[in-house]
Amino acid sequence: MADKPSPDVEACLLAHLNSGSEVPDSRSYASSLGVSHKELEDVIKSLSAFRIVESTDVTKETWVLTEEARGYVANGSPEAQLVAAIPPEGASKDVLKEKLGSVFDIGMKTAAKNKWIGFEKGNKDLVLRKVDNIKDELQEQLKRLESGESASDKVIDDLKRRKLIMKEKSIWYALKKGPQFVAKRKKLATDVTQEHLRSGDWKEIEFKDYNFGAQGQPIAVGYVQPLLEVREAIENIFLQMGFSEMPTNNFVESSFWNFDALFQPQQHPARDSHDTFFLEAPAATKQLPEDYLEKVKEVHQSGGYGSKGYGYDWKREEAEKNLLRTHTTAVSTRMLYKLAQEKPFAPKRYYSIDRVFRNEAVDRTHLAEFHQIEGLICDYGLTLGDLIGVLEDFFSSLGMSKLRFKPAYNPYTEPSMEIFSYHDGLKKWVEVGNSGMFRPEMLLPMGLPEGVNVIAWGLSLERPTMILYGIDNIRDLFGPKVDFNLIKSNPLCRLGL
Ligand code: FB9
Repeated sequence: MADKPSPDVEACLLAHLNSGSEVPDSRSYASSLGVSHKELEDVIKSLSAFRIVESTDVTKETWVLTEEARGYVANGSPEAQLVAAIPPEGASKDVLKEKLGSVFDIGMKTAAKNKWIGFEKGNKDLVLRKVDNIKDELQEQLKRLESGESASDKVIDDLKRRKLIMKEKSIWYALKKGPQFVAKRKKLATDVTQEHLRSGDWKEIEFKDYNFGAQGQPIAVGYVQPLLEVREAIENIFLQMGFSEMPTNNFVESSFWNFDALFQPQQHPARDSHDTFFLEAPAATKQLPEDYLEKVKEVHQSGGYGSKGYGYDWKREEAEKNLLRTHTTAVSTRMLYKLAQEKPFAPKRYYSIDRVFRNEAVDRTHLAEFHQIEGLICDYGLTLGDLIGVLEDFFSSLGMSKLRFKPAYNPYTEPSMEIFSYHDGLKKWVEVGNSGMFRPEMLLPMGLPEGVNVIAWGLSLERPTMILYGIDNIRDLFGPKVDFNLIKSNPLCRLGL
């Protein structure tokens, strides 16, 4: 029998209301029309939006049976199923467990509690029936609830505790004429079509108002990862300050450029595998600049250029060890050495922003890798004052105007300073980086002219990005757990504004 066409719910409802009667319960009205409550709900929503109909929400919380409880209504309570499964001569627990499956345990417990079953002296395995017929109180309680009857609080609590019932909120509507009620809603035209023009009925038909408040279709566009957004902003600061980018496209570096060329002694703690990822294959680098290497060896072993060096036995094989660079300062070393080979010397401003790797304990703000931002200026007669001046410029462009400097130590810079900025939002001084003047033991073996100094500083990309985006766990910023909505909903970071 072809299912009968679903009635024009709107027309029926408007006619019904127009006849003066109201709709106290949208559920029964929907079933009277033979349509789903959902279908009626959509019509109600649309008519209420135009205040043609006034709908009042009616909510009711009812107890509904869980999956498990519906099983007991169908097959009896566990205790009832157990007793029904025990033959007059009794049955062993295994047999009963086999028969009853998951309800066995609870069945045993409750039937025993109800003294419906017992055991023979000395044979704890044979389960005996103690009653002929039983009243399955639980099944009846569940049936009564299922049919909407009420139950005592004790019963409700007991069933709740046994996770056999749960609260369900159902909502329906009481309907009556709205202030804009009409018996038949005029279909408002939404467009002047050829048909309207040809038939000329555009003169009298009513057009739907434009809804200038309507949200546009969300356009599916790509979003810039916050780290890359801040990277670009910081890159623009460097470019505006006349810096050019250093090539950082080599995560794998030799200990020579990462440590030795920086006058970092071979037994320095940062050079053991607790802090640094060394490579198994290729374990050692083949190409190091021989003559320069000799000078590095010399300055480590016995100094020179006014330095007494470290006075230890410098090993080439140690310097040849390959690793994942621990800082982009390794790239600065390569660039300064290259610069030193270019005669005559020309001052330079370089920056780098790229990944560095440290075998560190991972926590809320630290991963085994982060993006280091580094800036350096190489020129005659540069002083610590110049460094402080450049840091003021750089960080003020990042919106950090109040800076303080704390003496620090790096193997490759003397003097060195930790940089602190007062962060208005966090109402505290935040460590925003490290800096210093590269040691002559690093610069002169490269062949840089006497009197040429190099001021440099570094910070991370993750920290400013986390603070600017209000992200407190680095896993929310980097890696598989990044929440796209955070990226989509986050405004463009306005650095320094
Ligand atoms: O980024 C860091 N802090 C920071 C930076 C900006 C910022 O902006 C906010 C919007 C307001 C907030 C915070 N730091 C450096 C300081 C700390 O986070 C520090 O605990 C962690 N540091 C990393 C290294 O951790 C082992 C940040 C990383 C760092 C530290 C030093 C250098 C580079 C990165 C360097 C250097 C250097 C020194 C001399 C010469 C050349 C390079």
